[in-house]
Amino acid sequence: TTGLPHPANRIPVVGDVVGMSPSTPIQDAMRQSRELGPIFTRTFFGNDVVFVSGADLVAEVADEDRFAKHVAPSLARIRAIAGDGLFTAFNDEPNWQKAHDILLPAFSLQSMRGYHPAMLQVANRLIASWDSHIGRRPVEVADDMTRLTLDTIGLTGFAFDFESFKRPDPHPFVQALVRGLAHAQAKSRELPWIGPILNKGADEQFAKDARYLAEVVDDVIRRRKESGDDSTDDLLGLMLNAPHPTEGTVLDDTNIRNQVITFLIAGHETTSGALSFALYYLVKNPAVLARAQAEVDALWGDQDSPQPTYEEVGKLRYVRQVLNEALRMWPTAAAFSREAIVDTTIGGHPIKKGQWVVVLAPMLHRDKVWGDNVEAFDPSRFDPEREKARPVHAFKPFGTGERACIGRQFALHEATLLLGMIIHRYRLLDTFNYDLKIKETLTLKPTGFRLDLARRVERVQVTQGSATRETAKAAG
Ligand code: FDE
Repeated sequence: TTGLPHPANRIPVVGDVVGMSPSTPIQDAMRQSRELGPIFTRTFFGNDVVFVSGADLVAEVADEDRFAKHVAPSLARIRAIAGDGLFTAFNDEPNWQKAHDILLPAFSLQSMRGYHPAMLQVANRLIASWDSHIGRRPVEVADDMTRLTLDTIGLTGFAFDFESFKRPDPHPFVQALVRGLAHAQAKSRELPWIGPILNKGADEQFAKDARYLAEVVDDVIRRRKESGDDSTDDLLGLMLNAPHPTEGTVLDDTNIRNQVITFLIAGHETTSGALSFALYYLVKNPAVLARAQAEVDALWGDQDSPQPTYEEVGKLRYVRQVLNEALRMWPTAAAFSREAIVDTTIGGHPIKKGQWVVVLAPMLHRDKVWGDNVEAFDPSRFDPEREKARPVHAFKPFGTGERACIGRQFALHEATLLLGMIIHRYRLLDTFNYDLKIKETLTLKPTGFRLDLARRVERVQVTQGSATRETAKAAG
């Protein structure tokens, strides 16, 4: 890693801390990447980290013959909560392959069809809640998106109802989870020696939270077992009752607990952030919103409360492009790590077997392969022919290779469904002139994003397959 560009003003022993804030590691790295280029290194108390964001360089680290997923220290700390669950498992842990093989069918298209009714049920909860805000008070976008995604993964995955829309504050389980994740992350930036002493109280809280999470999940597992229900329709059913396709064994109870916690972690903040960013960009880009509304109006016209079918969600091509473009600007799981499995090079820089690098997706998504105007929100970048013209590894909001996101289709179906329903029903009123401010936890999300709502009264008129907007002002 010597010879790579690094920040100026390096402080002896401590390393690169000038201008960095513990609450914005990704945004700080983005700024450094803008200054230092597509590959650079940073050090903190002797620990060097290499960041990669050039499209050609990311294509190299995506080569599965030379690189594999790396469970970086920040991810490894989450093992205190999620153990050898899919997300945090080391490559050589047998439970990764085993659980991957058993759970893959749960994310097939056929399974999405099965989850659709529960996804729709939760979307209707959000709509009911938002209706009750009209003319009274604004909605807190990111909070409600998190309510939605949590209830959705809870219900579809484990038939567990968090009932988030009935609660003013997050479910205690979520509070413990969020606190636990924040603590694991803070640990990455803890000072050597003195840190553990200063943070003793927080460490104890973490241990308590981890125990509580395990208890709640073990209880869900026990009740499912006692119910005698041995179906394999949801994640929990598959985990308990589906034998491995070739080995014939099922997952052990500790691993099942780890997977449940993993899916709750992986399946809610990432998707809720993506939805929040998508709504933010729709509000700020009226022409994009109008085109997306034309798409939903073509399907549901003047229906008061359309209940989208599974097939209809698949038809919302442009809405899905909006989501993709939001994930380009702000991939909510913003960084993932890759380690060399052989002695190799990246862009000519030698990399030894075992060395690892962080892929900084938000800067990959601003590489020159995306054109000159990378800060413009433009879903037409995801028109099929334009997608084909781009290098395959230019877009990585779901990671890469065999350890890429297993929940991708799940998240996209859930998010497309909800986004379609929201823009069909509401005018989104940016009364507060929201300025994007991004909060970083394990994921990225807009913070303080409030909207006022009104019902849409005028729809886009559809004539012979071509949409014309009757009243532009109705788009809000
Ligand atoms: C995964 C994932 C990833 C990778 C990471 C690394 O490499 O380290 C990423 C990047 C992601 N993921 C992203 C995302 C975004 C969104 C929106 C999501 N994601 C969603 C979801 C949902 C669900 C349920 C999920 N998700 C899940 C998951 C899992 C389990 C995993 C692990 C896999 C393996 O096997 O490894 C992931 N995800 Fe995601």
